[in-house]
Amino acid sequence: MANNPHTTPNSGQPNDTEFKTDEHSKSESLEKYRSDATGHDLRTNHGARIADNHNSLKAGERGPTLLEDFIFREKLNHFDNERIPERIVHARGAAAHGYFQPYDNAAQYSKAGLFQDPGKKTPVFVRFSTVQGARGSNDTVRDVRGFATKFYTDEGNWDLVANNMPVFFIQDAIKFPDFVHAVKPEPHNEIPQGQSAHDTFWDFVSLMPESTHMVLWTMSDRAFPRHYRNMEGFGVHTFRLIDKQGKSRFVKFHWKPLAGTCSLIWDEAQKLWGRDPDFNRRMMWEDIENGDFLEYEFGIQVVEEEDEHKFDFDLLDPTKLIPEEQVPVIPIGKMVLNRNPDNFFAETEQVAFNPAHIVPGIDFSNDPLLQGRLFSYLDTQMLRLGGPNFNELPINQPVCPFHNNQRDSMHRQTINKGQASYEPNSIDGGWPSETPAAPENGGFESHYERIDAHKVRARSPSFGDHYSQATLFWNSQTDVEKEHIIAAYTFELSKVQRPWIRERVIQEILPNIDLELARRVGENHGIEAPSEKSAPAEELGRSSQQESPTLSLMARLPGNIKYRKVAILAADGVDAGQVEAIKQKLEAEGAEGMVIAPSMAPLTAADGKQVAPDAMLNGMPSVAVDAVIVPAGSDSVDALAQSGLGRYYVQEAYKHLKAIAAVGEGKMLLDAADVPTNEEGVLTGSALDDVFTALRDAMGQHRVWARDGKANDMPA
Ligand code: HDE
Repeated sequence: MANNPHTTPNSGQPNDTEFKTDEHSKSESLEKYRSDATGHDLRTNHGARIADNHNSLKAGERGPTLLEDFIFREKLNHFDNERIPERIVHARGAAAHGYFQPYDNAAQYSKAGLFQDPGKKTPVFVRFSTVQGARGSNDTVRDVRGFATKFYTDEGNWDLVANNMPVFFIQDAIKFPDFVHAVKPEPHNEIPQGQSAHDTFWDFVSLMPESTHMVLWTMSDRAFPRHYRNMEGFGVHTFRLIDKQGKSRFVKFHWKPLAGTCSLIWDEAQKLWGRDPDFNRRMMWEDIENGDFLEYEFGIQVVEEEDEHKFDFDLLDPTKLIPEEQVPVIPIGKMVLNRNPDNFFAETEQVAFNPAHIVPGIDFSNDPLLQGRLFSYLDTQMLRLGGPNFNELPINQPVCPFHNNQRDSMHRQTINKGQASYEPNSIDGGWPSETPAAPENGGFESHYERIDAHKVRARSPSFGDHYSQATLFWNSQTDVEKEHIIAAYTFELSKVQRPWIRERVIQEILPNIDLELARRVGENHGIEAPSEKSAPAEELGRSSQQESPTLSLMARLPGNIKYRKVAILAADGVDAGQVEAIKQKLEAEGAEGMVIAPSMAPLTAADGKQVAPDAMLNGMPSVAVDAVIVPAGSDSVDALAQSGLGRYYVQEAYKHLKAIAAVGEGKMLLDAADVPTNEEGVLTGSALDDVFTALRDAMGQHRVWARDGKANDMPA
C-alpha cells in the first residue's frame, strides 16, 4: 500500500478561492479549443495525411467501392452523424458574446461576486431564440423571444434564462408539456411552422384562462421585435437576492435595451419570412461585425420579504408582472454584446442554459413554474447533448476551476487524477473539499426558509385572478397598438378551422379582458360578443391599477436614428452628389444609407460619375429597411417610376408606416406610385437639408403612426 502522507482530510488551503475573471476570460478559455486549418494538410481524424479527397477506393475505375477505404468510411460516418436533436422549444436561436458590468449600487442588493465591483467586467454569452418553430424556421414569426444569458462569474455560471415578455402562459410546470404540444405544429401533419395560428393552440389557451394575459402579449407587436437590440428581457419569475448579511429580498430581473424598444409590423414580418428568413440574426451578426454593439441595462424590482403579500396578485404567480409604478426598476448594471461566435454549432447550438445554475447571492422562490424548470433543463439537455458530460463542452464550462467526484459516462474529457472519487477521503488529502457556507467563505447556502405545510396537489386561491392584468395591459396600449392587437386576434382566429374554438375565444375569453376588444374581433368573424364580462369575480381579479404606461412599446421608442437602414433609390441619371450627401448625413447620425438600384451594374450618374449600388430593388426590399429616400435626377426617377419594383418599393414602405422622403424630381416616383405626398411622414422638397431633417425626425418615432389604418388602403 502506498505511503500516504495525508492522514487527515482537507489538509492545506484550497488554491482556487482567489480566482478572478475579467471580460476576456471566457474567450481565452475557448482559445485552446479553436481550430484554424490555415496552412495545414488535410488528414483523417486519426492523423493520416489524405492524398486524394475526390475519389473513393474502387475495384477498378468503374467497379464497386471497397470497404477497406477507411478515408471514405470515416468521412461518411462522421457526416451521417452530424445532427443532434434540436431543442424541444427555442430551437431557433442566435447568440453573441459580451460582458456585464455592474453599477456602484448593485452590491447592496446581492453578495454575488459579479455585482461587487463597478470596475469588473464579467464575460457573458447570450442566446436569443423563437419558441415554436424548428431550427430552420423564420426569425420574424409571431412568437415569444428567448433571451438567455450565461454569466461566467468568478463563482461559477449564473444563467438568467429569460424571455422578451414578463409573464408566462401557465402557472404550474406540470402543464408545460400540454402547452408545448398545443402550440407546436400539429401532430398529424406538422403544420404550421413557427406560428400559433392554428386549432390546437387556440383550443388549449381558450380552455386555460390563466394563459389569457400572456396570449395578449403575444398578440401585440412585441411578438416580432425589429432587432434583438430593441427588445426588453424579463426573468419572469420572482427570484431572491441575498445580501452580505444573509438578508433575502424578492426580485424580478429586467433587461432594458439602450437603443429603445420597437417592433416590426405584422405584414412586414410575414413578408420577411420569404425575403429574409434570417432577418434578426443577420442584423445582430452584421452590427457586431461593424462594431455597432448591442447594449442593455440590467434592472431589478426589489420587494422586501415583509411586503410579499401587499400586492393584489401573488408574487409567485408567473402570469403576473409587478407594474413599474408600484415597484420601480432600479438599474444596476449594463451588458454589451460585442463579439460573434466563431462557430454556430460549437457555441450557439451546444450551449446549455439552465435556470438552476445560480451562484451565492441569488436564490429561487417557490413559484411552481420556476420549481419545475429547475428539473427540466438538465433533463432535456441529457438527451440533446448526449449524456451528463455536456458541462465539459467549451462553451458550457465555467471559467473558474471546478472539481468534484462526478465521473465517467459518454464522451468524458476530463482526466481525473488520484484514487479517491468520493468525499470524505483521506487518500487524496481530502480533496476536493467542501467550502463552508457564509459570505466570507463562498460556499452556496440555500435561503433559510421555514416551510410548514400539508403535502397537497393544489393551486393557491391567490393564483385565481386570470384577467385583471390582461385588462391592465390592454388599457395601457396606445390606439395604434390596440388596433394591431385586434388585427392579430382576427388573423389568428381566421386560421382556426373549428367554429366552436373561435366562439369560445370571442365569447368566453376576450370579453373578460375588454368588451370592445371582444366586440371588434367578433365583428370580424361574424360572431356576436357578449355585452358583459362572464368570468367569475375571482378570475376577473381586483387590480388596483388601471393603466401602466411602461407596458406600451411606445414608452421607450428609440428617439434617434442610430443603427437604422435607409434605402436611397437610384437608377442611371441620379444626382451623385446628393447620394453622397445623403450617405454622409445618415452616417453622421449613426445610421446607414444604402444605394438600391434596379440591378447591381454600376450606375452612370447625371454628371457622368459612376455610383456603385449596395443592393438591388428585389434583393434589399423595403421590408429590410427603415425608411426610403428618393434623390433627385430626372432620368433616374423616370426609370424607377416605370419599374413595377420601383413603385412597389415606395408603396410597401408607405404601407408599413415608414418615413418616405423625396428630393426634387424624386417626388415623381411617389406620384407614379400613388403615394400621397401631402401628409405626415411623406417628406418632399427641393432642399436636401430640409427634407433630411424632416426624415430624421420622423424616423426617430420609428414609424409614422398617424398613417396607421389609412395605410391598409395601399394595395402593396
Ligand atoms: Fe424554458 N425550456 N421552460 N422557459 N426556456 C427550455 O431547455 C421549460 C420558461 C427559456 O437559448 C428547454 O435546453 C419548462 C419560462 C429559454 O438554449 C426546456 C417551463 C421562460 C430557453 C425548457 C419553461 C423560459 C428555454 C428546451 C415551464 C422565461 C432557451 C431546451 C415550467 C423565463 C434557452 C432547453 C436557450 C428552453 C423547459 C418555461 C425561457 C425544455 C418546463 C417561463 C430562453 O428544458
